[in-house]
Amino acid sequence: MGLKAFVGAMCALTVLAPLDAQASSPTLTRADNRDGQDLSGTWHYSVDPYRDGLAGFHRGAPGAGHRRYDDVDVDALTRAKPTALYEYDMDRAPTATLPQGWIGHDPTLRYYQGLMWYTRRFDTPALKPGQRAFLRFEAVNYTAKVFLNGKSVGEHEGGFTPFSLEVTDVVRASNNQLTVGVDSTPQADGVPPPVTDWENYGGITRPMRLVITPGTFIDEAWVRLTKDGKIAATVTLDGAQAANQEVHVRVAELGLDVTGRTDAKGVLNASAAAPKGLARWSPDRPKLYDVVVQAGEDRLTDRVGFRTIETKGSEILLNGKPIFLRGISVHEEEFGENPARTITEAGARALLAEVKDGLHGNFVRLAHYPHSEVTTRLADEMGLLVWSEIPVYWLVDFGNPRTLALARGMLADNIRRDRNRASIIMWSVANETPITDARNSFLYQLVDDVRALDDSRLVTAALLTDRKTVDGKALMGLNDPLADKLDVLSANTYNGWYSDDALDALSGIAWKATDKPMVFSEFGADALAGFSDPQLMRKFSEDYQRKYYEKTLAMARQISSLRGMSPWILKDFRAPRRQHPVYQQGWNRKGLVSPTGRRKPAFFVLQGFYKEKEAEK
Ligand code: GCB
Repeated sequence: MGLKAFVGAMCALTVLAPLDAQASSPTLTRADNRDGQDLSGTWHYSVDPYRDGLAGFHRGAPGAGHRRYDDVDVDALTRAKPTALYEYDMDRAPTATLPQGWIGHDPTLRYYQGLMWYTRRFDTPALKPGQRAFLRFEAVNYTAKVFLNGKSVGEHEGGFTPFSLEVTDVVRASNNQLTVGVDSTPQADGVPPPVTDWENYGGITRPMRLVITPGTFIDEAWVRLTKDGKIAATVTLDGAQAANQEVHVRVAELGLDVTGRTDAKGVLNASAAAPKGLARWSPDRPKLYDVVVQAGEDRLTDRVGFRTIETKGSEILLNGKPIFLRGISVHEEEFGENPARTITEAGARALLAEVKDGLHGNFVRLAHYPHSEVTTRLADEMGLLVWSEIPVYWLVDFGNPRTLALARGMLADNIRRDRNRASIIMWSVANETPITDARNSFLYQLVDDVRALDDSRLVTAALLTDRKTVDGKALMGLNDPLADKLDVLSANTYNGWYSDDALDALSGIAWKATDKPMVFSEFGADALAGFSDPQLMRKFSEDYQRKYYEKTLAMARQISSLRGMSPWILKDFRAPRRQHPVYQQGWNRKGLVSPTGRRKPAFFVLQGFYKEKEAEK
């Protein structure tokens, strides 16, 4: 069932449904390591602003002349029947290389928010008896309707999480016709909401794959180091033989075999003492182990790091030792003048290398939605701690049960996708959401969901700050009831940018001490790369941004419970609400580097601070 239909069903059931049922099913984690074939590459596309492919002009069923997903060869049909009328021909429509946001196909599509059809054809070896086939999409922004060989095989809503649709009975050995209707229209009850501060890149933005599995397969294998020193495995099987099945989780390098039998639901929970020689994963030594999971005919591999993350008072402890998070926020947008949200491995590596090697960072906030799977795998490999979040941003429709079900589904899908990534230390449930009763109960539910799905990581949310004047001086603090439920208190703060505080006054701003670790999840100032204005020190100049960083860091140094930061942001990013014709031109310029990677002076201020912090260890 597609998530949309599923969410509809869930709304009626919200109270009684088991938590795990919120996630799309199956998960098919590490699909890149599974049998099957990559469906990235050349696809045809056809724009459909009036959605004629979905409904006739009097709103009935769509006519044959507009149904892009029909399993037909339009040219052959019209040759055979010259009076036939078709107003599309997918096999002859323009082509694009996917994955890619559609802005990359044609610049006139930049502000197109609507329905786009994509088609490709492919051959695949015939399924062997008992085998199953799934189409797995890593992300389609925002909704997807998927058709294989003319049949609807499912739908999905949500632009940043994967989904898999079973096509065992529909796929054929040759000339499969796969069509996806992608609609990027922001929705008032959607997640994220219609107003954000980033480009809404419509399209099939991440890889897609035909995955072939045995009849019963390993859907997810979550392997981790527990706080009490065990290697624990939770393995979920899918299929007729899922129950009472023997499962092995082997780490050959450690001589480890965690084994047991699945329960009636096809789930194994087992653990073993962590071997003495276990090297713990950390940014300094991002050691990964090859893990092989075996169950019946299926075998799944992953590379997994083992570490613990906890808080104690106002400390964050990585592997039992206090750590300061030397971070930066990053959007999923590649370097270049014309990004199209095409995150290749090289593209992700370039962004993360600028954090790790350029800034001397150890932490990255992957804002404001789950980033590509390749990015979190690279963070594991390169040694960067990660903050992962879902797009519950600004003003989603907090009172709406459909919106809550959608957010819960995204959260569960994101966690199940990435529970094996040692780099991820925090799940964030929201960004800058105004405090209301409806918002509070919405977010309390999400925090509870995280705790039920993953007890091995921390929970946070980027909160709005509260500013008071005490004895004539500014006093900042967090005054949000959600704080009680979180492990790490994260503050987005923009004194000196969105306030008219003089930069020289920033170090005089005090912060209320917290008894939990606090991080600055955001602070920042726009600067157009190359614009220098040392006399006037106007906003948008590199000089202003540099001084803003110097003074904000001076303020930060005085906060006794501050345990890290992820300033806003590594790179300038496309943002349609930023239209100053001289300085912005459709870009949010708070990057420490320009769109093409040119470092601004403020970059070196933060780098200097992080080198100092690194030396303090
Ligand atoms: C914020 C938001 C972020 C914006 C940023 C800005 O507080 O969380 O998404 O892009 O401020 O530049 O205003």
